[in-house]
Amino acid sequence: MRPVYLLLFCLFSVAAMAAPKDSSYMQLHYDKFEYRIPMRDGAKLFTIVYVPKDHSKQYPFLMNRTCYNASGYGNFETHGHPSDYLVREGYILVFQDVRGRYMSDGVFNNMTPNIPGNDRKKKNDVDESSDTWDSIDWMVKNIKGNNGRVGIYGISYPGFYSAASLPDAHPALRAVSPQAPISDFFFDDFHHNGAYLESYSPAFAVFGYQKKDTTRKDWFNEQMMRMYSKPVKDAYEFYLQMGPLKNLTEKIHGDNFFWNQIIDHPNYDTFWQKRNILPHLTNIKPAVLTVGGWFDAEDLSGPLKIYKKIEGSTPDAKNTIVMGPWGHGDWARESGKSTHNHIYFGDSISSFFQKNIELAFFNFYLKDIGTNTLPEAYMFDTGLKQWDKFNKWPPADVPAVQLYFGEHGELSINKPLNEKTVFEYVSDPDKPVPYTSQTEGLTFTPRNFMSDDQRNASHRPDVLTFETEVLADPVTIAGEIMARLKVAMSGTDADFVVKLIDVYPDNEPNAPHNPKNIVMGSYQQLVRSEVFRGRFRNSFEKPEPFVPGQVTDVNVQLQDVLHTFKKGHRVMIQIHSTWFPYIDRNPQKYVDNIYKADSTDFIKSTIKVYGSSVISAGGDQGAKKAF
Ligand code: PG9
Repeated sequence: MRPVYLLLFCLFSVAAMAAPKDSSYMQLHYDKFEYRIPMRDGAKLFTIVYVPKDHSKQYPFLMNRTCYNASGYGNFETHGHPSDYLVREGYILVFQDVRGRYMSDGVFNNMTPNIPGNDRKKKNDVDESSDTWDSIDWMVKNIKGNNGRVGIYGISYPGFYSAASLPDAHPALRAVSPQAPISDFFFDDFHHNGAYLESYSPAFAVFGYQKKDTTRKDWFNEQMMRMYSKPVKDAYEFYLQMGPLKNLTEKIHGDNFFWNQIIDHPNYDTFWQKRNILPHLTNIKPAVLTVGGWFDAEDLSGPLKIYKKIEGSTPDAKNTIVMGPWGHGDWARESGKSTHNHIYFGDSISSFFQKNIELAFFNFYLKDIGTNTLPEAYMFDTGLKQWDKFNKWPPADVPAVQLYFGEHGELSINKPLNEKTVFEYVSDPDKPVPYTSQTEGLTFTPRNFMSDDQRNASHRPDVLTFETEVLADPVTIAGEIMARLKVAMSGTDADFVVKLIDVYPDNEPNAPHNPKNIVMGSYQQLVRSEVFRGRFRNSFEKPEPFVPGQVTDVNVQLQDVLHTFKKGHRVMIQIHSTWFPYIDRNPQKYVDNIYKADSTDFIKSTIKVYGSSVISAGGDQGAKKAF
């Protein structure tokens, strides 16, 4: 399959992630209707409704709002389908094109800024919350056979639309499940802590063009083929040859409205601050089941932040978080053997979630079936490979660990070492550290790297690698992680990539089924990683250059984990300053806007990391203060 088609396949595996295994069941048990529901400003949103043929009882609605085309190709193949458990349970299933997409009226606006307060109803101001309110109000009044209750769910961008139903929620809305939701767009998907994810560039075909008229046709193909028509087998080489980001503008993305918004807003200004749903998640009335994947490369901060925000803003809310051993949206797919990249976690974990957690949640709140026995936090330990339940997250009863860097690559747990030790490497933007151990072509978004082998990186001179002795006892890290780095540099800007890695024993057996011949002995499995663009160390709104040679604090928050490093394993930390092409290259010479930097701005820089740095891992590291 040509790489660009493979790219399209990846793209639509995003949106069709939960297409029903057998839509014949749908055709036998549901009637399909299409509506254009009027919003308060006159726009009409295209909405597909499947009503159970059995009219002997009333049913709640289960709604999915999407930018990925509510009406798929063919009668019953709609995108974003709920699990077959929910389809067979019997709900009125609703799929809606959000404003400005496919068959709906209006203009598409990425992460529609929320207009706070109920008074918008008078002023006719619209956003995703008001569109959801108007849609629900029309549905309960006009669609026969409903029991007056509504649930909303969605994965990824539809996860954001689910979360956006919560502010000023309609009284009929009883249960909301934001899954891998985007929350604060500057920190999810395209950016991580100010660094641009260059590997996401093909995704602009999806979000950077307006449709010409209402259409069921998928028009992304035209954009994608226009942008990336030639085969790309090695994205590392492709983007390295591409040079600075300004060449992406000149050669590929120049007419893309969202790309131009991104390059015109390199800092966390009001353009991005308005695209953050978190401040509006207050006074939450519906029950909320937030779902995420510990290896989700696209939206990992979203579910964690949404859960924590609701915990803080509405303490008595019925608010649950589920984090499983999944990549982006994997819980909607069941492959039998639950794996992420090369790592096997157990059998049928997605089905367990769909049946025992998701179905139970909606049945309880929308049909009064069963009892609400869900814990506050249903979390999968990715080291022990088992589910754990907590009455709060981050848990207070699992002690944090402090990790210190020592000479000769020593990593010490809870025992400070010589603060005066200095570690250094030369960061060269012309020879960046690859983000993956395999060669990868263009992707809609890279995903496998989140649990990938790090041996290719630990051998590099521009990667600092610290490793504990073989563990005599297991070490569990549960909660937030903060890397408090003390650094200096010869340049005036730098990125810092921090990785937490589980090193397997030398005699770890290979997987029984091992077509790629992956050697599991001494495997260095990535558990958590994050990048921080150093210019934003004091403020994401007001970046600052570094003073060459001056020891400076750079605090890098890594997203939460629940991972037990088993006896016989080792804990490893890696630190480096390029990670390509997952993220764009920092010129390492401060320029106002890296999206407009010239190739002459890129310089080598000697980076120093001091022994006074420490990584605090587990418990509450103050992350929720950040939003
Ligand atoms: N949140 C995912 C995404 C958004 C934008 C670009 C790339 C990925 C998603 O909706 O799949």
